[in-house]
Amino acid sequence: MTDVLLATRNPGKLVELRRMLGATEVAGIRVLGLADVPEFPEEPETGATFAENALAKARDAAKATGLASVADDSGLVVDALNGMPGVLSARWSGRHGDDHANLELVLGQLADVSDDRRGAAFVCAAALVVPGGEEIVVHGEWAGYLGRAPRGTNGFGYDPIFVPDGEDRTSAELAPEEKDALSHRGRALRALLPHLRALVGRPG
Ligand code: ITT
Repeated sequence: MTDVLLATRNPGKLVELRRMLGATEVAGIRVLGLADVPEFPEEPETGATFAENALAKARDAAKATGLASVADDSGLVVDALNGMPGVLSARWSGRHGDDHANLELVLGQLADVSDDRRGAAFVCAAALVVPGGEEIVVHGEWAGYLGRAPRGTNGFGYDPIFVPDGEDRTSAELAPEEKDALSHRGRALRALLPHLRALVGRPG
């Protein structure tokens, strides 16, 4: 078995990444979370791009644990906010990880923005860092628009206000497997799969 660490402290992301890797059944890989390895300090996310942050998180995890590590940096990119909250999505309201406050702040900021200018996208950069080996970053994007009130209880973060293109439901109203098939994270993870498969059977 080759161990791969999912280096995220966000429970919503961890559920999705585990679920998707479980569904693809990458033979020979055992998926670990941060709860399965000794604790290591969380570095502040200082990168200007999703890719920089994902790579930094995967590098930190690989260095601290010696394991092949996958990290995800993601967020909501809102047209009417010139691409914000972007890499600041997790702490848009000033409190890291306060999903409700973050979403309410974005809704308030867009209160006077008309329906035809409410475009947004979820973006995900996923990085794989192999200790002493390769560093890979892949991307996924999911386009849509923002509703006017939260709807749905699935998912996490901004899901209750994000309506994917071609849908009437928010991403919090989609079934988990529907979200995985379409989402930024799903697309990024599928792009990473060949690289994960290539790890199996390799020494170290
Ligand atoms: P880690 O860095 O430990 O992985 P984090 O929550 O700090 O956790 P990010 O900096 O990448 O991660 O922030 C991502 C934020 O973007 C997250 O807190 C959500 O608010 C939002 N987000 C990302 N993917 C999302 C999704 O699928 N659905 C809803 N919101 C999402």
